[in-house]
Amino acid sequence: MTSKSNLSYRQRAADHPNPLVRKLFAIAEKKRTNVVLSADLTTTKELLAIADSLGPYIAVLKTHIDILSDFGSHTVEGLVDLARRHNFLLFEDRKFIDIGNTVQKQYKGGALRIHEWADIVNASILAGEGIIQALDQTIRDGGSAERGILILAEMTSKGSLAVGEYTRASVEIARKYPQSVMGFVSTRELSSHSPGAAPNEDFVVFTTGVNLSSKGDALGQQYQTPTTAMEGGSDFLIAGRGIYASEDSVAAVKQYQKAGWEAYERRISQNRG
Ligand code: S5P
Repeated sequence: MTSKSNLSYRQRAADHPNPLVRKLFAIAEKKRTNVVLSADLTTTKELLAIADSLGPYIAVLKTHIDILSDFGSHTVEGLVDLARRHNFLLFEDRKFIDIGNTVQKQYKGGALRIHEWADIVNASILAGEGIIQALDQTIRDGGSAERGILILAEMTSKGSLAVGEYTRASVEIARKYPQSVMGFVSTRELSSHSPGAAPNEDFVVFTTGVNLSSKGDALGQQYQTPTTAMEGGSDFLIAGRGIYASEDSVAAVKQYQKAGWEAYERRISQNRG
């Protein structure tokens, strides 16, 4: 078993070579939360309002910046300011999926200028290793900004083709880019199931499709609970509608925070013995 998931965030931070991962673990410990809010709102005003009210309870804010009807520099300024004020990271769920040359332009430039403000982005390896090579190059040329990639190794939607060999290839590619690939978006911990792990390998697992009260939606989404996700080796729980669509979103985020943190504490206490 090479997975470090039974260690505390603090222990993992102490040994981790990637500064952005160390920062993420430090935020989780300080705020006692492993919740990633998937803030799929469609106006800047709504996005910033939810980021402000729920910011104290989350480790990361995940955006789909291209669903905003009024994206502009005020969106970016607002997000960066709130991330600093409430101490959370910004994760743009862009799911890059193209040839390396195109992806570099999408990441660095365009209307959205994602590299400028998003600490974390994700990418699919459908097009092969070049996409990760391209993002890695942009990150390494990008100066002092700490930036990270999550490889989308599995998906939660019904009938997803990101399984088996595809998922294994995601892990293999991740292993080649330790400076910029932080881990995976996946339903469970992957590296201990993939032969060839280095002894110190420590990928961070972000798990989406997390909901306390629903099993899925009408369009193929499939949910698990914070507890089952943490038991499966997840490190950070991505929840969207379960939180922001709830009548009292502050009460909801606190519920997810508590469930996620208690499941994390149970996991690390098993390790102590
Ligand atoms: O496999 C996946 C990967 C992602 S990033 N399944 C997902 O649902 N997502 C994203 O997580 C999706 O794009 C959405 O932003 C969020 C789930 O939202 P929820 O409202 O269903 O919790």
